[in-house]
Formats: sequence, structure tokens, C-alpha cells
Amino acid sequence: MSAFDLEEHPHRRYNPLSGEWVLVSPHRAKRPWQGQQEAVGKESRPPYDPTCYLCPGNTRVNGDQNPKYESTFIFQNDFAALQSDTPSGSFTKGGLLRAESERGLGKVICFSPRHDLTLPDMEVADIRKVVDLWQQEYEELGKLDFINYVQIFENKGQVMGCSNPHPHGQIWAQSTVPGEPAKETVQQEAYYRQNGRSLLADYLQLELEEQKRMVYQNDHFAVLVPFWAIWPFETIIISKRHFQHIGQMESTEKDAFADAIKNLTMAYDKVFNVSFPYSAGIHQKPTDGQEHPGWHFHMHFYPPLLRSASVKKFMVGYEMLGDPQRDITAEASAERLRNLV
Ligand code: H2U
Ligand code: ZN
Repeated sequence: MSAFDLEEHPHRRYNPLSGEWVLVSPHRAKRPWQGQQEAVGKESRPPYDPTCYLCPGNTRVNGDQNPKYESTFIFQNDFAALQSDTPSGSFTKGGLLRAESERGLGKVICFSPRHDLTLPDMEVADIRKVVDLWQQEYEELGKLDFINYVQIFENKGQVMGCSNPHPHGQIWAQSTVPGEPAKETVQQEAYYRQNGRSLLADYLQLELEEQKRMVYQNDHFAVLVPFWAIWPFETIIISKRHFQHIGQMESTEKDAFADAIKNLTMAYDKVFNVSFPYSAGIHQKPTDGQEHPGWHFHMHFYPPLLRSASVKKFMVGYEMLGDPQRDITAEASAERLRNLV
């Protein structure tokens, strides 16, 4: 038997941010593929669509009219999953049936008045305006007494269930810290207590030494395929400076963050020559009034595509019942993305 090789042998990789594991089967990436492999060009859209509920001046489903906005525009989600006036209460039976009421709110952010653009098509200066708005919203929503976590995210592309191609994202803010950031809170705080340093700062140091999972970097941010990535082209944007939340981001960092988003999403669009779908979102310090010194600002990108513009990774079978699994290694994906930046 040969020595264990990360590029050859099945193995499990640990995600120190979540405390979970992913099964990696690099030998399977070599098996023949007989599925479709069509090249789909980018669809063309008009810069203004009179039927779009996000375009400037148009009327939304609830009858409100959008202003003739010229950069970004934010409004309360007309069908928000969470509501601010939900009465507090709980339900329990036998300790096994449990429910708790949850307060919160939802907002929709138009990134641009242009119906035909996506983040990679936008100028860095215009993406910076989106970053400014994210910062402002995190601070304002975080101050509300019933908001303890602010989740900023973007769902892009029909395969991700995105309902409208007009470039936009969402914010869901709520009383409870939801599952994913809750896991990351536990892991980062434990690491910080033990080592006196940020988990992601130490992790980034290792990635900058190894280089093989790096995709892009500028003065303030690094983009890489995490060692423990689940999705084929999953990436993470990590701030080089250890800060807890977007409210602490300085002006030069906001420019650099916009630049990192621009370069990453442009590379994504080149992978299969298609507007690359993904769900992406910022993870940061809960707004629950605690210090959380171990929290380190970052943004996850989870794209579903695997082999072509239409062949996505299925999270089925063993993955639903056991653990997530991948064939193509994080190193191979990073190399591919790095060459497209
Ligand atoms: P997606 O990002 O998943 O496409 O969702 C868009 C959101 O826009 C969705 O949550 C909201 C939907 O509730 N929306 C409005 O708030 N007003 C409308 O007129 C249509 C859609
Ligand atoms: Zn539009």
C-alpha cells in the first residue's frame, strides 16, 4: 500500500468553522462522464424591463411603486418570512414537541438600476455602493432590540430558486442566531479562548503559505477554496485584518471587498461560460450585545454547478443520510478558478 495522498485516496476533511466533516473521493474525479456538456451562452436582457418588479419606477406585487433609483435601492420584503410584530410565545409537549415564536424582518436590496447587469458586470465603484448599504443596514438593524443576527445574502440564478434576474440580494434579520452562524460562533469562540487568536486569521496564514487553494487576493481580502469545501466551486472571502463585522470595515477595505467580489464573480462566469449561479452570504458577529472577540468577518459562496452550465451537484443519497461528499478536490477547483481570474 502506498502512503496516504490527499490527491489520490478517499479521506475526510474537517471544517473547523462548523465542526463538521466532508468526505473527499479524489479517485472518482477520474471516472468517465457521459452526461451532457453543452455550451450555453449568456442570455441577453434589456437594461430596463417594464414587467420587472425591481426595475426603477415599476410597481411591486403589493402595489408600492419603486422610486426612479440611480444606484442601490432597498425595501421591506413584501412577503417576508419573518415579521416584527409576531407575538412572543412558545409551545411544548412532552419535551419533544417544541416551538418558539420568532421575530424578525426581511429586506430586498437592488444592487443596480440596470436589469441586465449582475455583480461581475458592475463597476467596482458600484459594487462598493452595495457594500456601503450592507454596512449601513447591518448597523441599523443590529441596533434594534429584537434583532440579534443580521443575515445578508444573495441568491443568484434560477437553479438557486432566484425569482428575478434583476441583480438583487436580501437581508433576513431575527431574534435568534440561526444554525450556521451559531455553529461558527461556538467554534470561533472556543478557538479564540484556547489560542488568543482568530481561527480564520490562523487558517488564512496556512493558506497563504500553501498557496494551492488560493484564488485571488488584494491588500485586504483573500479569496480561496476552503480546504473543507463541499460544493465543487465553493469559495470563501476572508478579511486579512481580524475584525468581527462589516460595521468595522474601513473605506479602503470596502473598496477592496468590492474588488474581491468583482474578481471572484468574473472568474465564476468564465468556468462554464454562463452567468454562474450561487448562494452567497456574509457571516459575521451576532448583534446580540455580546463581545464575540473570536468572530472573524467572512463571506461564503456556494455555487451548485459541477460539470457544465446545467449539470449541478446533487446533494442526495449518502449526502442526505451520511455526510456531504465531493470528488473534484478543493485544490483542483482552486487551480481552475485561479487561472480564470
Ligand atoms: P429571490 O432573491 O429569492 O429572488 O427573492 C426575491 C424576494 O423579493 C422574495 O423574497 C420579494 C420576494 O418575497 N418580493 C417583494 O418583496 N415584492 C415583490 O413585488 C415581488 C417579490
Ligand atoms: Zn429589473
